[in-house]
Amino acid sequence: NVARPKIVECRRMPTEILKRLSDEGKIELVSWGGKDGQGQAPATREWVLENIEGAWGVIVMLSEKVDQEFLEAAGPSLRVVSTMSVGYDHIDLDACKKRGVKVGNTPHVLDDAVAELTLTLALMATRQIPSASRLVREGRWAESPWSPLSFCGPSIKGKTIGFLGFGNISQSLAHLLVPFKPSRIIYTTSKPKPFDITSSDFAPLADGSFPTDRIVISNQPEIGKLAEESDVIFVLASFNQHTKHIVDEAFLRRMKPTAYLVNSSRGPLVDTEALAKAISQGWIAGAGLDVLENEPNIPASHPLLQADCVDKVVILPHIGSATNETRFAMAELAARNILGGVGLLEGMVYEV
Ligand code: 8YV
Repeated sequence: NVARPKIVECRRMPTEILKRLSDEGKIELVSWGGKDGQGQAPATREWVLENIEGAWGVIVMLSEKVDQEFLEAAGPSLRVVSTMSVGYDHIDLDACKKRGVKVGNTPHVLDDAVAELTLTLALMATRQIPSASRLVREGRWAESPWSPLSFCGPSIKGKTIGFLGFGNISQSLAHLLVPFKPSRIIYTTSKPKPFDITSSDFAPLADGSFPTDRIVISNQPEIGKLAEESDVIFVLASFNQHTKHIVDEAFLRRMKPTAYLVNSSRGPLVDTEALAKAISQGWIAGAGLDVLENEPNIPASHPLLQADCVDKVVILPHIGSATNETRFAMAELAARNILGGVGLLEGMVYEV
């Protein structure tokens, strides 16, 4: 009677493989059900700590902090923690390493979805979409009839686009931006990689040409300069002790008053208080944010939701990777990582 590996999922995963292995008696699957029994709301901390004892593997999301207390509650049986996310700032990697616990994540499958959403945020912010759309939804169109400059914002065409971080998601976004014809793409990166703008995975313009002759792409290691020169800045870096508040008051003061900031990586990369000041005082034109410090606890009293900011920001509830295809692919990868980590498949697909 061989022990069945106990696997805990802190959210019901939209994938068949774990359920099938459980039905076949190959694993003991413990799933968070929640109040509604659907297991879609975040697992409570109490439930997690009570249920992970003796687990070989635990599947977590961003909302589950994997810290000393978590690892102790799981005990020595724990071999792998698999997160359904590319980011792993909610996991204490050193503590996992010390206990010999492997950590898996879900990179690559979400690059294009996050890039699409990030571009959408930039367009929504620069073209004033939320306030323009609200006018119509509230039946107030006649109060603000067409005028030459109403709801105007900058084009991407001809502008300098800055990237804080130039990993896989940024590069996917850079490809999406090329047909919008920016004049320059500048970026900072801690791990320089060659970026081939003529690679076959991005589409040529209607006339069949690639616009590489018009777009200068260069590494700009001085982030203050990137702040000064960019018209739209994309924050797409992982969160760690070096990147906390990388966009601070000094950075925002160096930005152009016509420029926009877009963050779809992690909230704490941007100093929220400084951003609210920058927007309300006109140091910058606006922002698009898929993430915020202290999310999801964002009350209506949040500084960015006040009258002096709210029409200049677009805030979304962390939905960058939320396409059907991407979330299924992430769930599948998270499941494969856990099964690889406990030895039921040959190795993990992605190990941090
Ligand atoms: C996820 C993300 O939706 O992958 C990440 O790091 O932030 C998002 O894609 C979220 O983390 C779910 O856990």
